[in-house]
Amino acid sequence: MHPPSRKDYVSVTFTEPARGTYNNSKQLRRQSCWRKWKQLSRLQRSLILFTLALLLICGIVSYPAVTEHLRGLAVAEQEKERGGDLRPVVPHVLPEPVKEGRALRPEISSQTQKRLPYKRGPPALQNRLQKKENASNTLVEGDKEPGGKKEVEDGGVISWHGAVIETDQETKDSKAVGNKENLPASQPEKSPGESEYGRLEAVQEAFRHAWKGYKDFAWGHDELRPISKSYGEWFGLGLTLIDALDTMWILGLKDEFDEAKKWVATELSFNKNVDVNLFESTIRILGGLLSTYHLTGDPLFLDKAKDIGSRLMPAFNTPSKIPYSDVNIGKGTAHPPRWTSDSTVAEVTSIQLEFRELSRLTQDPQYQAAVGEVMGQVHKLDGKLDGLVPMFINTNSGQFTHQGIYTLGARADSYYEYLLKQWIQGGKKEDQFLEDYLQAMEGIQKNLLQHSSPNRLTFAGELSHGQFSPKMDHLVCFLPGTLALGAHNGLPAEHMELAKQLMETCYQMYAQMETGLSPEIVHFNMHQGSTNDLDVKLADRHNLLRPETVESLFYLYRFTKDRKYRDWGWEILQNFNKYTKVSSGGYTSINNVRDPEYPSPRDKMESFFLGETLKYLFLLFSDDPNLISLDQYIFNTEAHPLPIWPAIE
Ligand code: DMJ
Repeated sequence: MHPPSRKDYVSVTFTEPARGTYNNSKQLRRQSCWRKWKQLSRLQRSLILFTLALLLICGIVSYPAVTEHLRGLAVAEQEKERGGDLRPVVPHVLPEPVKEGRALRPEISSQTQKRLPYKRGPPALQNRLQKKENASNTLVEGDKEPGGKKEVEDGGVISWHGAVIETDQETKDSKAVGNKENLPASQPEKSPGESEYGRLEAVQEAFRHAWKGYKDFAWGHDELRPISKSYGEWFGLGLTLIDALDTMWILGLKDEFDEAKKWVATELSFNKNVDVNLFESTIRILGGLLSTYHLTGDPLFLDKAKDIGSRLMPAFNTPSKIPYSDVNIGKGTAHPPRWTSDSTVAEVTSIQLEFRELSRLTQDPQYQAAVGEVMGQVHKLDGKLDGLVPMFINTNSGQFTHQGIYTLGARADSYYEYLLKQWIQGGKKEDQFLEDYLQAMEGIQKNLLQHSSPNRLTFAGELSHGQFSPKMDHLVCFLPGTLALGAHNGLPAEHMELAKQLMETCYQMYAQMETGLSPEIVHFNMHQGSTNDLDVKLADRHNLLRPETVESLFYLYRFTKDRKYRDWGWEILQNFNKYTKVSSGGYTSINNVRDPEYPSPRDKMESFFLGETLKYLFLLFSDDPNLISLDQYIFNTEAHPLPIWPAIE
């Protein structure tokens, strides 16, 4: 049979339109549209053309906002891909953390613990601050800034999409730097930041403002969406509320704490058919409940911790005992992500502090055994480079996968942090953790540390199959604090020197940006003749209100007492207030730290802003070295303090 001629084809199609191809029916439609258009009067045609032109102009005018929004979504997707967050006293008034015979001893049953006395309110200093504030009546929520700075929309403040910009704060000169003298330096203190109380009050005020947004628009939900005055759900477990519990206690916000506690007692249920991420729910929920239990002594929080802890255990039922990433806490089933049977190395090695503590408190060894097994296996694995670990581990084989990439950022970061912290938590007796930590710190110095040009900032880059990349995540800024903590615990003094150098770098990641806020990722320049030490790619310009830099500032200040670290933290807080504070309540992550005119809000307040960022800022500004003493507590990677185990155990 010969192929049909073009004529045959057309005639068949037009005579039998019902069986016509897609192309032919399109042609028919076009013809009929044209016929209808020709039937219109001249006036009708002009009106239609005018409307179309108007729509086109509107589209062009709103183009930047739309693209910003779309870019924000794209960046959020990348963030998920990277394993980022997908998705902020006094010693004698805190309950003593590690005394025998109190709630902290593992040998005490929960029955006995219920009978033990516990503190019924947050620390006294904080209550005094709160009273002073109420009495002076100068700090009106959402109306004035701490220290009497007015926050109004008619003059001193410009508002963009609901966020508040204060015009009376200094603007950073973040132009290109040619030599070290030109690097942004710590600014002289200014009122209200000239006193410890002024800064502590400013943190309390920031917390209250964030909490107002959460309370008004997201109460009991996971995360506040402050711009749209709504909420986002991740696990559906009141994540922000639980993450913020111990912060409220430490900041002395008694009313807020009591209200949140009531929600935990009456509304929080883990008997839900939801998939949760093992790591995120361990560090935020289990960690938050355990630390709140320790600070308050209230058995409510221990009961809840036991409940969530036991519901997470199915994650460890894998062929290799390396846990799956996700658990359904209602059904008791666990699974890896849909696309792989791998887990993330940082995730499976950064749940140990919490489960070990749960075992100690419950006297049930299963939790500690499960997470100890993971550490034992990772300790023995091939595929490390001078103690540095790859980013993925397979739940079937128990082996590292995607080998050859080494980073201190996403997917590996807290592995290093938890090596040191487990060693400290357990009373410095578990040598394997110390050995792995020391080897890794040497591996970092040998393979990942470099200096930028022109100012020789020390930074930790990444290695991919032998190729060095001068890329550093903001997440890496946990490292100065961890190194300093190690040095404080007797590890080499050079670790403290390195901590100071890296701290300077992390500060410059803020100070060199036009908003004074760090981007998510920076790339350092290493070639001679560079004018800037660091560059930021378009896709990396967002800031998620992350804590790592202020966390390290807290450690550095505690151990050195150098006031510049406090001043740097104060600058950062002011810039959070300037560019991320939303007038109706809450703080928002932003898309563009390089554009002070339009930082482009992302409409999300991560739970760690309350759980970590504001807590570390408060501790940084507090003059009391025993407010969560670093010789009595170890902070988990979500800033929840857990006790260092007493020597007698
Ligand atoms: C937090 O959940 C924890 O600090 C974690 O270790 C890293 N990511 C966020 C904060 O950036």
